[in-house]
Amino acid sequence: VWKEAMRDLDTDVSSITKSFVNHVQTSLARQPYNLDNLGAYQAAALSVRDNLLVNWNETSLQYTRKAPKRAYYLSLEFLMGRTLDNALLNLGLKDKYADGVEQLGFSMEDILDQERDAALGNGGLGRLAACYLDSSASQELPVWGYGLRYKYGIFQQLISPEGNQLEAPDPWLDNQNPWELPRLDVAYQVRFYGHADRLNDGTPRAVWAGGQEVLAVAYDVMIPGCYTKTTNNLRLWESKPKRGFDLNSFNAGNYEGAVESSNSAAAITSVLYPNDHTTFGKELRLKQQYFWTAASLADIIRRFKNIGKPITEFPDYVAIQLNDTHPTLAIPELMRILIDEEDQPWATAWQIVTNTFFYTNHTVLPEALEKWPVPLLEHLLPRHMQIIYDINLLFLQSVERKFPGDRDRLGRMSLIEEGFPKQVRMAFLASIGSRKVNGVAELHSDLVKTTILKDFVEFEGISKFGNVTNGITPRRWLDQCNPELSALISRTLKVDKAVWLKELTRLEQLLPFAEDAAFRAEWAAIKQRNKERLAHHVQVTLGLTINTNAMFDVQIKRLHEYKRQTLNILGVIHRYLTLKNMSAAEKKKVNPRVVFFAGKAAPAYYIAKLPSPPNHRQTIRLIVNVARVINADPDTKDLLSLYFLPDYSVSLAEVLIPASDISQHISTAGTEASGTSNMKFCLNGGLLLGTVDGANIEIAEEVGESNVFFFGHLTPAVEDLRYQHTYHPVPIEEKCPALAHVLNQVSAGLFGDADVYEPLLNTIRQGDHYLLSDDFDSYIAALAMVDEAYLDRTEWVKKSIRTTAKMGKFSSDRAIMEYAESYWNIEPLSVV
Ligand code: 26M
Repeated sequence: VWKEAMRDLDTDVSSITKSFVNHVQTSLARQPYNLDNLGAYQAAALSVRDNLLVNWNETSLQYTRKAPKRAYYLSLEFLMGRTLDNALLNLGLKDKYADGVEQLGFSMEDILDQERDAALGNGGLGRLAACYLDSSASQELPVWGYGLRYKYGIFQQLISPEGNQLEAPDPWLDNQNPWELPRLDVAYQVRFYGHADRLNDGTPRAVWAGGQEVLAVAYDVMIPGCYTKTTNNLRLWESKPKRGFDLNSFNAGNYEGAVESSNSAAAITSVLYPNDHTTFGKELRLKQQYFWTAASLADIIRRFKNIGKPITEFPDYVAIQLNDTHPTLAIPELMRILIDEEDQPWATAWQIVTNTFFYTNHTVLPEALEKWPVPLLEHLLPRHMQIIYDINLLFLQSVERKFPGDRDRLGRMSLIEEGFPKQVRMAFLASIGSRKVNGVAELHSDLVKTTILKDFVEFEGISKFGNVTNGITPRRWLDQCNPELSALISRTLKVDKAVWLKELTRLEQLLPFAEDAAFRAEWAAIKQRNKERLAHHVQVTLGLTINTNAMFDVQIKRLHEYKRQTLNILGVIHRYLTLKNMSAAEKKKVNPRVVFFAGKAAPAYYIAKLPSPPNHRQTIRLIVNVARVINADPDTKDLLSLYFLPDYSVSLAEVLIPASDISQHISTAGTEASGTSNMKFCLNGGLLLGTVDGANIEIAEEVGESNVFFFGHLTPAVEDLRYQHTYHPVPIEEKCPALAHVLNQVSAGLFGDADVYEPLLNTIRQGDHYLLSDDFDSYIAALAMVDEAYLDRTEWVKKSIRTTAKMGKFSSDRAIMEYAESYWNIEPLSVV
């Protein structure tokens, strides 16, 4: 009877419409006659979810039956974006659903547009995690993600009329989320505070008791692979008060006190911290980290125990990837479980731990390296602090054996940084607790090995330290966001997209078509339609009319000093001033340009008495006010216009990226670990203007230096230049007159608010840590080369085709297979 009644995949239009209508009537309890687009989206999503569930259940069953070694990707961020379109494409059901909903009187596009982004991440690190989940499922790898189910994702950005960023909460769960499966039966208790007492019975055991206990409840999100039955799981934890919490308070008549404790439990997963690349030291953030790692490990261990193997075989069945240092507490937590609960000797426990974990570093910026104050850790996690001290003692003893008498080295390598207060260096703990450590692009991995972890390479040997260059999923970042280009590629390669989307180096076969005029015309026409699609989007959402006969020049990413959005806006001002000085005849030779910016800045934090530091929020204000002036200037507005698009998101990126002719990736050399949007633009045939940094370098290696526009100083020069800024400063008028002129125009009030920008401009005039004054002239020269190249449109389109053709390396399928083979030692498992 069960077999007979089991649900199967919907594969024909009539069963799709049937399931859609069924959800309208039952799950949504609505009448077909007054169903709006939101209702239609929900019905479609629920129907697609039913299909995903068939595969998801089958996948889980196979994993349980075959008990392969599995990998777990621990990330505090999963920047998933929308799901419906992606799920339909991966299932291969998009056309049939489109047909079905149209028969019911809806448009697929309108329905897709109803979905809110799942924006549980800040930027690159979170989106990378999402791409890796897509690739794991698509490559049939047994990989699960673990994260937090934040009630509020990354804040919504509003821009005030003066150009200030305002932040509003992102209540993404306000409409029911059809993509999550609440698993109220999967729950673990997580302890905070209390006291830890060593047993001193000849074992390393201790007992941790007292304090506060909170419940972690699982919510599962299905992750469908592309054209495969494999459908993996992303498990997100929600915090809840433990049932029967603080009964004493109730009995004592302290109702409010008891409710407060329930609030503090719920607060743990309430909001994603929005400050990337800066550590903040907030207790609640540390609570998030422990809550999530403890629940995830408990879940992983329970699943391992079901296999029935001795705990010493744990690393033969489990690999855990630490996405940055945020989950580093998993290392002392697994030690605690093995020692205090599994009664293992220290050495055995350490052996298990160091064969289980893998650590990926995502930045070498000093201010981004996580450190936690010892007193805070002692208070919140007393047993973990003991374990960290023990790890450190044994570690430093072994360093001392290898480098006897080298006190400096011991100080440099200690997990504990001396100071007031002492702090735990999380990147060091993650490194020594892991089997392998990697950076995210060749240059970055080299920098990790020669700077922040140099001593560790000398001590542990180079083979522990590697590189896995980041990747992006071509499903979302080509097939989904650029369907016309995807179709052209399939037609041209004469192969179904099911093949090349999973074997992206096949794009190389496009190379000869760069010489085919008819193909180039189609290629260029698609870019043009994507520009019009973006212009339409901006028209509808912001009421602005954009010149689609211009070159589209795009910089979209989190605002940060090292990413140098200021360099870009100062370059725009330079162009504006140059245009203002041109004769009509000269202007005739200029190709119009539209410059787009989008990105969020970390919210300002106010500390009493400390002035709010000059930062990227002022850059947004400058961009908005420059736009106001130049877009209204009749002398120039046909040749140069500028837009700051508010509330950058994955969905907005999906419209912007396919429309770009040129995109900017202009970080100070050595600061952008990899970058991943650079890959997305190039995959969609946009050319790259950038510094010799991060994955830009490897992109240029693939597509050829003649197809990218590089400028600026190289990484080895940066240290010296900074030294000179500090000890032999040269006035900016002397060093870079062009830049000085631009800065002076801003100071003089050409864009209003003169005094507002002074702190921002002064970071360039004095100190100039990110070397704008060193790179400005070569930046302007590179922009001129871009103009020049764009004049020869035939050659430009050839460059565009060649760029896409050579981007195969940057599929996240390649990256995830490197992790699977060289790090985790896991294999694909077909679900049939
Ligand atoms: C820290 C403390 C409190 C709150 C948040 C943070 C935090 C959040 C995100 C710190 C760093 C975060 O991310 C760093 C990051 O996104 N790095 C980027 O990783 C990408 C994927 O590897 C790379 O492509 C980018 O170059 C790198 O900047």
